[in-house]
Amino acid sequence: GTCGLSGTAWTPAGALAADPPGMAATVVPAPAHVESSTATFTLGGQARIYVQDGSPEATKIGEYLRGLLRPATGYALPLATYSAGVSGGVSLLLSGADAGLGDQGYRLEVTGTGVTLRANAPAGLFAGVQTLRQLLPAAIEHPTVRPGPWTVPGGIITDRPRFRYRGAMLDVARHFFGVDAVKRYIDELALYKINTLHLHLSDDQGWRVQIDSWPRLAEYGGSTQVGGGPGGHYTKAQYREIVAHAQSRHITIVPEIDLPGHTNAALASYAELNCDGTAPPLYTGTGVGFSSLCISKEITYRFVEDVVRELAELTPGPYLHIGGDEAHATTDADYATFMNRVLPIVAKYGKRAVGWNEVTKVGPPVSTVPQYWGTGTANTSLAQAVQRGNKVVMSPANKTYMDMKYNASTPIGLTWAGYIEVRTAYDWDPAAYVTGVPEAAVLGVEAPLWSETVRTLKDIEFMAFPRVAAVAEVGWSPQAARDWTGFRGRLAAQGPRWDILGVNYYASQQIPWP
Ligand code: TNX
Repeated sequence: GTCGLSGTAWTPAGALAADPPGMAATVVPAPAHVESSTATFTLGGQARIYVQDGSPEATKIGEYLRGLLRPATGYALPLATYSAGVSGGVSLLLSGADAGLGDQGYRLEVTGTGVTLRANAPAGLFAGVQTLRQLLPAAIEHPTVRPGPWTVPGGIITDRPRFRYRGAMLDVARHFFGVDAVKRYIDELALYKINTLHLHLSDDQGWRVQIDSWPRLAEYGGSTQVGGGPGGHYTKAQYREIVAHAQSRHITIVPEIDLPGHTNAALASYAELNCDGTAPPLYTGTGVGFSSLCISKEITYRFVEDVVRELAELTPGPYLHIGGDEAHATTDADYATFMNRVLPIVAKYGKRAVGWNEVTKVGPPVSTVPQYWGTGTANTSLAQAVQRGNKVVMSPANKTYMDMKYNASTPIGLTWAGYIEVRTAYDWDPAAYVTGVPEAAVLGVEAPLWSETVRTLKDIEFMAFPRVAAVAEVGWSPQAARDWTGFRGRLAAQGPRWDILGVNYYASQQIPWP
């Protein structure tokens, strides 16, 4: 293979599948470079977590690592100040890493006497902690004390992501999921170095976040869901709790309000948003493409601006998603009028707009991020946007849609983009998928989970795992460092971890689970 980083010889992670004790045998996503040694380090009862003096960020990650390791080891693992020559523990350092590792990469060295993790920025340190976690025995995930030994294979991992945006999406509009379910999904995603969670906060069936200037959106528009259940919404305090939890896992929340279609819940909540001044009833079916905001009314843009302002205020991250998909009840001319007024509103509140790929039909500014959800390899307006300089999030539905069934026997899920077994979700290259969308145009990848048929956290887990780990590797690992044979072996090693964590995953027959 080839190597994007300077440095010594390395081994593609997949090639090490025949060497189970090696460093690369259990890590998903595959690291960019692995040099295994014959050494091993065993974490003992006297171990400490050393952090660089004066770094609150490294200290926070040290506390997080301590929280991961304490329950199963039963060790105290106190935090201590790092100095050269410390041994017998894990050192977390925001210095001394190669500049080529960027702001999300890390260098992890395991010798017989300890573990040293170095990164240029906190996100890299956090990613390295997930690698260390996967190098430890799966029993480390137990909530109560286990015997160990807590042995880590020796060597050096030098790692950085191929793409800076590695996302998952959760549709909380078709079925509502409460704060605890979302937090748990965030924790599960962090293990695979996913760094973005896109929340689909509104659709025909429900509006899921409190907006103070339009209170009926959540109170009435959020009062049901697909199938007619009670639905629900996040208060601003609850939404902030999700954002803060995501931040603690180095995950950026991207809020989506889907416009101008997929808006029945808003239209039902406020009669004045409808062209005919009449509010439709709430909707609990699963059809798409029947609703539209009223493009010719000024109140539509006051509404959008109020929502964008309040959402931007809840959003520390750079992105705000405005939907734009399947606007079948809006004419093309109206769609363009609408987007050309709304995109500047997003910019006015300091955010970069993300939109489903239909947004490229209006020739959006280069700051707009189209999200590709098609199944084909040709999309003229997307390729033209790329020519102008737009960066794309890749979520082709026939590869990354976590709501598609795995096969004909999958009890829930849809089939319109085909069955997606684990290998299908893994075997594709985001930079060689759509004609005219090369590597440099790809901001990253995302695995959307639409929830027409997904009702519970158990359902979320069953549809996302193991496929979301496949998409995570597609987004993180250099193309040359990944192959199906290596992946299935490393993915198999996640099974015992999920068993212990209680993750309800699909035990695909494609994977040699232990
Ligand atoms: C298409 S993908 C949709 C959603 C559905 C999904 C179901 C996209 C941008 N729109 O409204 O939930 O299919 O797979």
